[in-house]
Amino acid sequence: MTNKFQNPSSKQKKMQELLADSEHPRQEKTLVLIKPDAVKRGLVGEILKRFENRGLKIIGLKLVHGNKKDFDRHYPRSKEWIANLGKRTIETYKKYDYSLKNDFGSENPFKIGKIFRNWLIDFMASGPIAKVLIEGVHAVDVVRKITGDTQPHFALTGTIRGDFSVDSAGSANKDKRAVHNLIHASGNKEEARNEIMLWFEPDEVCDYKRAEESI
Ligand code: IDP
Ligand code: MG
Repeated sequence: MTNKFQNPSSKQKKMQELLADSEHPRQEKTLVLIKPDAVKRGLVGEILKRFENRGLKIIGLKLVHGNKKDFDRHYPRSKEWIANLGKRTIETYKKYDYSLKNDFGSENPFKIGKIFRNWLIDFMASGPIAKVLIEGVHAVDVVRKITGDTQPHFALTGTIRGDFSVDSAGSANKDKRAVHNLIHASGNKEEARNEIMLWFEPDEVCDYKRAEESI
């Protein structure tokens, strides 16, 4: 894949135009990746149902088996993002009095984040995922709410992660693997824009009205 922002092809320009309409909250778009753990557990339909029931519109949908390069592009490489990933786990370790030194050989958030990022890439490439493009009122925030906390054992009942998974950072780190939390959902509008550009081509996006939009 080329860098879609610096040298956009005509297809990519079309995608940028499509994303540029997101001025009205109703047209906000976000990306969901249904992770390999959810696909293998047959939860694709259940997860899609939750977004549809809430009134969000699915405008792109496909099952794909990504490779490690795809996910290396998907998860940011910036020092800040990686260190943040580490920081959150350090907080959990403090809460439960676990030893960072035992599990990671370091207490440095960047070093810890880098270790997870590799686990995460391996996990995401381990099986098929469903890529889902979702549109609707404040889609980014609403989808994150329906998704629930990153660590399923903290996620509230009623959220996807809270209803169908019980993994935790402590448990995953002891097993040297990513937290199995069923879905990825863009964290903010900028993340959503970058991720949609990475995963979708213009001819994979469907423009239509949900029935209630015509009433
Ligand atoms: P998010 O998916 O809720 O946005 P992020 O902080 O962006 O959470 O983390 C990306 C992914 O990294 C998570 O969904 C999870 O699969 C994995 N992850 C986060 N923290 C840990 C950890 O402490 N150990 C292993 N994997 C982790
Ligand atoms: Mg995230």
